[in-house]
Amino acid sequence: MSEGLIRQTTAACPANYSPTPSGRLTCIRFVSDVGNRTSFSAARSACQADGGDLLRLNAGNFDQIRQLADANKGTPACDFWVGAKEGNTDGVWLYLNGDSISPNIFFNPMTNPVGNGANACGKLAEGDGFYLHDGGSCTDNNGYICQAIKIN
Ligand SMILES: [Ca+2]
Repeated sequence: MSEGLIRQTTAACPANYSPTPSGRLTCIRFVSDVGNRTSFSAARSACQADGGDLLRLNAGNFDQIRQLADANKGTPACDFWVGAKEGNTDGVWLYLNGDSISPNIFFNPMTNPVGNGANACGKLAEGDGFYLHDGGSCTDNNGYICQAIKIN
């Protein structure tokens, strides 16, 4: 784990979860073992079974999430499913509760967020520096990042 991350006590996170950086009151879990890589829907179900959901991207800690994704990417490196879906319009991105995502915050500044058709499942792509990316299929076997509500 890198120095410089603002850490909270781990006491309140569920087993296998760690506090999110930057004081966000949630806990996160990176799943990257080759045998546990799975589709977007199965990843979401696994997070929900923990009482959480796929990670909701947050501008305040996104750079640190990207660093943690790189540190937890496994071998061979995986992409990570996160809690975002593209709508029926190419380039329009939504959180899982339907809230809109500011279109450019989570994309590689060198990458156009419009492309590859509509209805993509959100992933942080290893080949794109762990920025949000809409390539591939929702049924690809990827790692994933769960977020659980902090228990206290
Ligand atoms: Ca697209």
